[in-house]
Amino acid sequence: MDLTLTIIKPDAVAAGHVGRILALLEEKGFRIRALRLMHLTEPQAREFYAVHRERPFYASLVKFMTSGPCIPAVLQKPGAVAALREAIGATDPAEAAPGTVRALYAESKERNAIHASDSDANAVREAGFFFAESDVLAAE
Ligand code: 3AN
Repeated sequence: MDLTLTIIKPDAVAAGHVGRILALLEEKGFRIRALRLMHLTEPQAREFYAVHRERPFYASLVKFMTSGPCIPAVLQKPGAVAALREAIGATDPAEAAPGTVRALYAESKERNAIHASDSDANAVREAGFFFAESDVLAAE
């Protein structure tokens, strides 16, 4: 599959890093197929991260993700899921490879600038969370 879902998180939006992050991803060959600016509600954040419900950082993560606007987007590139995981770097910015989004812009394991789907199945689920099928434009 050549689509994946990203979210530029509230820390990166508040810090004014949106343009630089999108530019970096475009330079790596990702094409934007859908994009929106939104402020997640608490129920939306809880549902999106439901898989982490039992983790000790869940409440804090929900609070962070609802702290300000974020930018979900559907990105396209061959092998999009793996390619985007590589481009964003490790969850902990201290371990993220040089040049990755998180090495450049993440503040901490929680405030780590960007989300990327971790499988094709989750990319489909997560894209559907933010976008209708008609919002995702086909490649020119
Ligand atoms: P990734 O975003 O790299 O796929 P996940 O899925 O393990 O990482 O975690 C989802 C989100 O939960 C992370 N992006 C981060 O914001 C937060 N998170 C993960 N691990 C921690 C942690 N140990 N402490 C605080 N927040 C965390």
